Amino acid sequence: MTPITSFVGKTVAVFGLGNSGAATAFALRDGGCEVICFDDDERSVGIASGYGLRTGNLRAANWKQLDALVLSPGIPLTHPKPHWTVESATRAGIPIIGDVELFCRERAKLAPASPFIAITGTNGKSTTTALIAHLLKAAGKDAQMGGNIGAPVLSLMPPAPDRVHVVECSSFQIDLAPSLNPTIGIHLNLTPDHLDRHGTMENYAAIKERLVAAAGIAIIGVDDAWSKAMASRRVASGLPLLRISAEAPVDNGIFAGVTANDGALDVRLVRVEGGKPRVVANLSGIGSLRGMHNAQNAAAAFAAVSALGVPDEVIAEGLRTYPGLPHRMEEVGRRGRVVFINDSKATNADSTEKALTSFRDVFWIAGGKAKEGGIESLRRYFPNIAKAYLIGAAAEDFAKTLDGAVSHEISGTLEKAVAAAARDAAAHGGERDVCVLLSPACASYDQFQNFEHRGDVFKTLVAKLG
Ligand code: UMA
Ligand code: ADP
Repeated sequence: MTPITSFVGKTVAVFGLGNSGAATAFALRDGGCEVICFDDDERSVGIASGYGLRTGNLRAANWKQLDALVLSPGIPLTHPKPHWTVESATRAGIPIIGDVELFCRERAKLAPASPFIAITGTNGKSTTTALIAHLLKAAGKDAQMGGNIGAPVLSLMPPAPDRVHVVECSSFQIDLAPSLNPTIGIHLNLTPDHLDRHGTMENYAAIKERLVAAAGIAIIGVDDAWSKAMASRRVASGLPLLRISAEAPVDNGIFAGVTANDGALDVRLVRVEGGKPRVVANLSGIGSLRGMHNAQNAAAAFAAVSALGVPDEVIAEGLRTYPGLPHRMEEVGRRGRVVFINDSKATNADSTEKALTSFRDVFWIAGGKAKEGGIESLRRYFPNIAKAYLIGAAAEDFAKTLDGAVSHEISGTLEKAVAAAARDAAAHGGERDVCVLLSPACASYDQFQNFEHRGDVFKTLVAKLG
């Protein structure tokens, strides 16, 4: 844990008592601050109190006697409308900050030169964060990984000169961290997301850009117009920038170069320095980094770890041993030529698109609680699908989209879908590997607790196949 000493002797309200709020309350308390914890959910207040934290009804509090409000990232700051605690804090004129801000202030006090890598972007944050931590550990470094990826940043060990913090930052967390100033800031990409919380795409983009604008070295993916514009503004600022691309060469940074190799694609990372390109790693055959979206993640991770002085060969070897994250194109079994892939994290068509571009001869399990637009946007990848097995509430609608284009059946449950897909895949002719892919393009809540539960059930069913 990182005790927070910037509020010694002061009184701070911690609102939202989930993972990050609870860790924040302990960190502030252990650093010498008086903390008052509260939550809209009485049960969370009860649990915090049971753990020995001081709780108090902030609705009845005199906010002028508080020194700050530390807000959890899931609580609305500006949109759809400011939460009541935000209105109270604003009226009292006290700062509203988050746990990442507390971390940055503590780092500035304890070890301002300690290496701190912050990662954002709409997609690929967790993969890139986990990959960077893996590469650093493979190079023998003390890497502390947390933030939006799961472990609250204040639950990590405190900043120190030889300790690297690798912190995934959501737009919600950046919005609450005005002093965010990583040694290396990575922004991967930007597509519409969380607009209910940020109002407009412009506002969402501006929040993301703050992470790279204040970084010592900025690493920016330039494969979409929003992010490309961020890179241009960084150049105008005169501060160091490395560009990343999975689509085209860059003038200074790392891009993914693709060559056809006996029907398959070879993907290599090419570093460009002083205008000279040089291949630094080969991603072909790395199961945990399949697909061009992962080439973007790997390019960003390579650039960041290299900027901390890790030799290219050590990074290239580390890429090969990256185990991947659960539920993201995770290989969970193989029976002869049939590979089973768990991509349960793909809860919308955009994410499923990445999986469908990464495999051919796909026996595709899809469905659940559908998102707006369904799977119409995936039509151009239908030729990669041998047959679809539809489950959950979206099954009938998805069947209508597939009618006449892709062979399909309504399986209803994941259990029936796995059995049918495994049987058909095993009977499929040809020499090449084929793939049974769970990439639902839907939320899971109609049949499962969450996407992790759905993925775990899939793994169990695959294991039972023998
Ligand atoms: N709460 C209220 N009132 C509200 C809303 C919430 O009192 O109006 C309370 C809830 O009762 C609950 C607490 O707030 O007790 C939950 O707070 P939270 O939603 O901020 O959740 P945490 O458990 O603290 O988790 C947060 C991140 N959650 C969100 O940003 C929504 C986690 O990211 C992160 O892993 C964790 O901190 C540790 O840093 C999750 C996430 O979904 C994975 N992130 C979004 C994403 O990736 O798209 C941004
Ligand atoms: P995040 O933490 O940003 O949600 P993850 O690394 O957990 O991202 O990946 C979630 C899903 O997003 C993956 O299953 C994949 O479909 C897709 N994805 C991963 N990396 C990228 C990327 N660089 N660009 C676009 N989509 C990506």
